[in-house]
Amino acid sequence: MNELAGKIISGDIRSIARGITVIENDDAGSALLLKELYRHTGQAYLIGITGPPGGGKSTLVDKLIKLYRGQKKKVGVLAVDPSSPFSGGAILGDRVRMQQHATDGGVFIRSMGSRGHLGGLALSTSDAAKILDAAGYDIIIFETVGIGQSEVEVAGRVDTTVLVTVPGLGDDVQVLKAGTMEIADIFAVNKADREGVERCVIELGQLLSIKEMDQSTFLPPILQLVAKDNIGVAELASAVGKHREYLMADNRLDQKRKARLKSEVHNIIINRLDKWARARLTREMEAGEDLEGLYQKRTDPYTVAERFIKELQI
Ligand SMILES: Nc1nc2c(ncn2[C@@H]2O[C@H](COP(=O)(O)OP(=O)(O)O)[C@@H](O)[C@H]2O)c(=O)[nH]1
Ligand SMILES: [Mg+2]
Repeated sequence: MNELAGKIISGDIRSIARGITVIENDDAGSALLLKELYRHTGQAYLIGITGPPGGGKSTLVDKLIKLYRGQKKKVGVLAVDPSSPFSGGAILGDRVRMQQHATDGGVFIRSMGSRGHLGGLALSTSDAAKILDAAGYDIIIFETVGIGQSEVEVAGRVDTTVLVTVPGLGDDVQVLKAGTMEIADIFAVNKADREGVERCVIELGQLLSIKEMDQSTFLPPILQLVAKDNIGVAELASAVGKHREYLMADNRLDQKRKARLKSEVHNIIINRLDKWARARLTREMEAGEDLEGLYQKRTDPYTVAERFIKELQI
């Protein structure tokens, strides 16, 4: 076995950090590492915390870390910011906030930014989670900023998704329009110490009531929290536990994870094709020949694309 993989499995923190760097930089070693680690994964439970910036996600994660550490669980946190091309940059504040856990070997916190390839963020986050999983972390939390496509993608990579909203933000409905309604297993209305919390809860309830459900559907609870004062956090953890139990029944978790694996394979294919296409276009089209031919109407974009694709023999 690859030395790094061996050290990751033994739980060595420095090696875990190095492994995630390998993945983020998309080094050739990345696939090799994941191939070795994959069969050691599957024990961790993955929780996604998503919602608008400033909603209190990091504050909540910080409290959840404490709670799970109290249960002797090892906790890994991946703070995902699609708007940041550099890992760590935009969410440095989060690191500072969670720094008190820095000396606890049972906690691993890492910020991850976009890698610039199609589906790259979802892929690198999933891979980073696999590293933590193989290293023996029991709970892995993805904190994702915002409500865009990347978050929906990342949310698809976890077992339980918690949507954090805050009263009076004015964009509640917008949040739900973005498809987040479908992915949320639990609604956490944070900053319940502020005005408008009841209205927010009622609105969410109304939106939920129009969601198509049958007897076997998990009814997402709407919880009120004051994360900064650790109010409602235990209830949230308990709701996550209930959702986990729901998934464990009738093989739902197996099914969910199988669907996830399929989407991961899809993602790897797309990611590599995207990379290939970029490299191929740079090589061919910057020579000018094709571009000039296209521009002068000697050929057309479809013909050029199809000629490239043929090289792939698909
Ligand atoms: N009033 C109030 N403020 C909170 C609460 N939870 C977090 N905050 C504050 O909201 C701000 C943003 O929190 P943060 O956790 O960084 O949000 P994130 O961007 O979603 O990760 C910080 O100043 C927190 O102290 C809460 O329950 N009530
Ligand atoms: Mg944050």
